[in-house]
Amino acid sequence: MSEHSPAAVMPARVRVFFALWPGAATAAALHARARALHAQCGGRVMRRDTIHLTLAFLGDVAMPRLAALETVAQSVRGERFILELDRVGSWRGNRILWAGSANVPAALPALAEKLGASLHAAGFELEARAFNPHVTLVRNAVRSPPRGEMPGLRWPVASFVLVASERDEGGAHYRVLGRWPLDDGGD
Ligand code: 2AM
Repeated sequence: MSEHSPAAVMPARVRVFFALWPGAATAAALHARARALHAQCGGRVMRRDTIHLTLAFLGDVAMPRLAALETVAQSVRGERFILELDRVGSWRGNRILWAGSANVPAALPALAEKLGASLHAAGFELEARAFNPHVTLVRNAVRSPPRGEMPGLRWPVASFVLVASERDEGGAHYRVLGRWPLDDGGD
C-alpha cells in the first residue's frame, strides 16, 4: 500500500470556466436533440449532465485563485432571460454540432461582457475568441447536420455557474463550484 500526502494528490491548478447550466427539463430536451443529431451525424454525443453554454473560458487556474473568481462572480449583476434555442449548426474544423439561437437576448452577451471585463480587471487572462453563444451537442461528428432550424426549445436562465473540468479515461467531468443568481428584472 502506498500513501500520499494531500499535497501530492491535490492538483495545483484546475481547468475552469463560467457557464449557463440547464435545469433538468432543459437538459433532457437538449440531450434528446443531441441524440437525434448523433443518430444522423455520428461522433460523440454530449452526456446529459455535461450540456452547458460557456460564458467565459479561463483554462488552467491556480487553486488559490478560485476565491478571487468567486469574488468576481459575486460582483457581476445580470438579468434573467429566456434563451430560445432554434438553430443547429456545425463548425467544420472541429466537427462540433451545436444548438444556438436566431435571436440571442441582449442580456446574454451583456452578462458575458460584464463577466469578461470583471475577470480582466481582476487580473485573469481570457481567450481572445469572440463570444459566440452555443451549446455543444455532439463532438467529432463524421457527417454535417441538416443546417438550419430546429424546433424551438425555451431555456429559462436564472443563474450562472463556475465549473471545474476534470479529465479521466472516461472523458471530461464537470463539477459546479459555485452558482450566482441573475436579477428577475422586477422592482
Ligand atoms: P466547446 O463546447 O465549443 O468546445 C469546457 O471545455 C467548455 O469551454 C466548452 O463549452 C468549450 O467550448 C469551452 N472552451 C474550451 N476551450 C475554449 C477556448 N479556448 N475558448 C473559449 N471556450 C472554450
